[in-house]
Amino acid sequence: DDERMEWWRDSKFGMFIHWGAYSIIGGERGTKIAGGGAEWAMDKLDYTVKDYEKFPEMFNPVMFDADAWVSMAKNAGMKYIVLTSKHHEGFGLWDSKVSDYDVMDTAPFKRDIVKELSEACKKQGIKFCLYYSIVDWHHPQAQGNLYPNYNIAQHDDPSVVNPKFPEYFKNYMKPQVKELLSNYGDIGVVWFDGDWISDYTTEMGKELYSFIRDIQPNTIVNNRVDKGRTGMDGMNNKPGQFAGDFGTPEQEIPDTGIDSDWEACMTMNGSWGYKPSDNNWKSSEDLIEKLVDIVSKGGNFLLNIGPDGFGRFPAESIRRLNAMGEWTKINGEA
Ligand code: FUL
Repeated sequence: DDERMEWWRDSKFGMFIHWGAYSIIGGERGTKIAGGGAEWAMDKLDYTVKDYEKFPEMFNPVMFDADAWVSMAKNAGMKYIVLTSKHHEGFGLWDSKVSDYDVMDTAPFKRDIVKELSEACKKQGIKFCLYYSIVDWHHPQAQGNLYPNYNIAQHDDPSVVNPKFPEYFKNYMKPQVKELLSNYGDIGVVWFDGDWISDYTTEMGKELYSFIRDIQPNTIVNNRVDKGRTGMDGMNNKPGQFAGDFGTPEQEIPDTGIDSDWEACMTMNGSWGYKPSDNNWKSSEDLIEKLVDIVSKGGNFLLNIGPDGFGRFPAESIRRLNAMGEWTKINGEA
């Protein structure tokens, strides 16, 4: 197992990319602004499933340039990229045969983003990794019984379990994960999220984990494949509990003395998805300090970018990537 984890442990610094139809919305609906992460726009701005579908239907990021994205990560000193293949909204950024709710069938863009980015990563020597959300606000079998007026608060109520969720797991989620692991070369990490919903079980997580290892034995899987985290801190796995290969503290840096592998994921402002109203940017100095702190404690740093609906990295993010690149070049690899 040490051998399987080696590249990841050596990498230290990676780029998270939150990109989807929510990147068009930017967290705004009329005068309303979504609190927190703008990738939650569907939920926070009260879109019904039908209303929301218009965003994937207009998803056309003509300025998307996979090679440029990968170069920016590489120049910052990052060694791997984790792209949201499908976030909670349910819209897939690859050519899925399992679903029409993807970039090829629903969107005018009709370019396989996962393919383009995976090829650019391979060309430039960056490990390509994928985020995949267990939560799916679009799929009728993955939602609470309030479909099509899905509401997360009620869905979090354990009494609201979708009896069809196991069908979504078997006939949709697993086949989609299989596509991602079969058609795009080596996948460094599968980064699951959305494990908190009551429909999802540890048994499913175990099944998924071995399913992935059967397809690509070397792929690393994060702890959210199980219900492995308590709240958002990601490190409170009970001893002996099955929880994938590494912990995922979110927006925080844990103390020293953690035996298991971990990766702190963070945003540069307060949102994962593109959110122009959020100007609460961390300074480059702050981000560099965080990188040093994390690496000195034995963790990896997964730093997020939220490209806009055209496919551009925000200028503020590019500036910070450049500053971090200058620093890593002078001070050696992270
Ligand atoms: C969370 C998600 O709900 C956020 O939108 C984001 O993807 C973060 C990394 O994980 O659980």
